[in-house]
Amino acid sequence: MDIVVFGAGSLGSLVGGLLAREHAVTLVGRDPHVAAVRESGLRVGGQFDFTVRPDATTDGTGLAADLAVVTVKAFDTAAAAEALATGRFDAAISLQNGMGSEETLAASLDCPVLAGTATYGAVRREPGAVDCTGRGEVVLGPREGGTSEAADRAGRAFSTAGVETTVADDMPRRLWEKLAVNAGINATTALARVENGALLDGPASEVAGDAARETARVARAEGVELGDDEAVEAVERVARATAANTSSMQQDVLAGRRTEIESINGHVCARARERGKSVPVNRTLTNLLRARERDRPQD
Ligand code: KPL
Repeated sequence: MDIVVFGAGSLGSLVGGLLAREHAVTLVGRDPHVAAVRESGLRVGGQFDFTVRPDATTDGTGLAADLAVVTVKAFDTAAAAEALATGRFDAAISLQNGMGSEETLAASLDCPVLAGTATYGAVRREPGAVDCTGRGEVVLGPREGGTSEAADRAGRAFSTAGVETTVADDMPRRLWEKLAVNAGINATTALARVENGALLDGPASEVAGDAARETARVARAEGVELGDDEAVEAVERVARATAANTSSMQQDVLAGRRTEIESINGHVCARARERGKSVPVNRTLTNLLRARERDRPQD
């Protein structure tokens, strides 16, 4: 299969590297990473040890493939959609943190847009190299729920490349569960400066559990059946599977980059406000990250 992976950050590079073992992959990203991949290939380390040679480009316009896998940060989705709309794809899938990116892509693209979640831990340590710090899984399916041929095809493409994959018919619920996981893990680890495994016990685990419980409450107000215990168990499961991982938000804070706080805890707060629910832990986490970002140099 021809696959474009749009976004060559930590997760995009890992997913692109895994898919490139079986498929013809084009990785869309930025220099110096793209230049290094072109020069010496993409090294995938940590829990894997192999090098692949995907095509790599900094120009995401005019591409054509069977599948576009979108892995950019949530706030870069509109720009990605605009670039992808100049190309041709049979299907696209969002493998991004936060919620709402599928709708942004679907508004621009002339192909089925699938929803997906990924709980692999990944860190891009240097240009041309990415480490897998935790083997999670990819779950994908039609974004409204149900089944589709496009989802089955994408699922087979991921599975044959050795990516642990489930094709699901309940993506709306899965997206809320993943939001609860990210709402619990990302901001908490970024502020406490701890790895994901530190959320399995101790003071930070209480904050993560409360943020996840609040997210489940908002999900239920939106008609999605996600129990408090299920949300907390999902946080624990992912924290265990990615115990050695530095969450993507902590990586962003450490590198002085913009974070995805608005599309994770900020999104929970916005939806809670609409439903008249109070989510004090998510609000505190959001405000603390916003306070940090106010002093960050602009991109
Ligand atoms: O999605 C993640 C992230 O860091 O953004 C998890 C799964 C929590 C892995 O760290």
